[in-house]
Amino acid sequence: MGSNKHLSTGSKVPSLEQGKLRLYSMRFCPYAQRVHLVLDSKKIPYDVVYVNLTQKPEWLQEKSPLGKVPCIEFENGDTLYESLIISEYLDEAYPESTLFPKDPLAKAKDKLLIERFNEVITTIYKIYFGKGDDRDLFNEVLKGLDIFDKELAKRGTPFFNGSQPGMLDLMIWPWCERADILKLIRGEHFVIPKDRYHRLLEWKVAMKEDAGVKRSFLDAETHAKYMKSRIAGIAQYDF
Ligand SMILES: N[C@@H](CCC(=O)N[C@@H](CS)C(=O)NCC(=O)O)C(=O)O
Repeated sequence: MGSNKHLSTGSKVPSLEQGKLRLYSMRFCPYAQRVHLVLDSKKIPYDVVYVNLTQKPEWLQEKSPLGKVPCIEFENGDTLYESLIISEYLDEAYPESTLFPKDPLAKAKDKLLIERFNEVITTIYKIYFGKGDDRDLFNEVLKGLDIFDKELAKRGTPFFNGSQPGMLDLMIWPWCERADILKLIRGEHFVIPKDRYHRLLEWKVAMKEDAGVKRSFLDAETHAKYMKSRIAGIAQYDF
């Protein structure tokens, strides 16, 4: 794995390692974490180049046309971007252990739930950057999470994917790992009530124990430290 420092404007891009995929990432980016989770769960060899997204390296745009992470690069220099597209590609290109269900209907239903989780993500960001009371927004987040708690109860398994995390588990995990940031940056009104989300909380404990998940795990305090710096307009990538 490359250096943990986030490369910025004026940096040179490190040369590609033979036989490995390259992931362009940012340590606190939940979308990039999705791809770390897929690579780590499927044990695909990769190296990481961390990117400063405030002072972007000139070469980022060539690799990732929207100037965003995550982006993966192949040995021949070809690249792919967008977390969900990369994740599905990796699942198909490395089929030894698949993360999506094999049954097309079950797969489509999991994709619908990943799509529905976007509403939760959008609302969480509104709260991070909000200044007012925002309890209505928080209630929207809680209603969104109800769907996932009920779904786990319906499936009756520790993970959405059964006895091991699958694509749906991994695609929603980065925001669940960060759930306590809300309380840390916005106060006690933003605590997720434990009694309302028995299944999801059990799921969270089980996810944290998973070897693939552990590799990219950061605690809530570290996430909150980054998010506070971003909200203050001086995002700190290296601490
Ligand atoms: N839809 C994209 C979102 C990726 C994204 O927003 N990444 C952020 C970092 S968390 C980024 O690169 N921001 C830089 C920018 O927007 O200029 C995905 O799923 O990969």
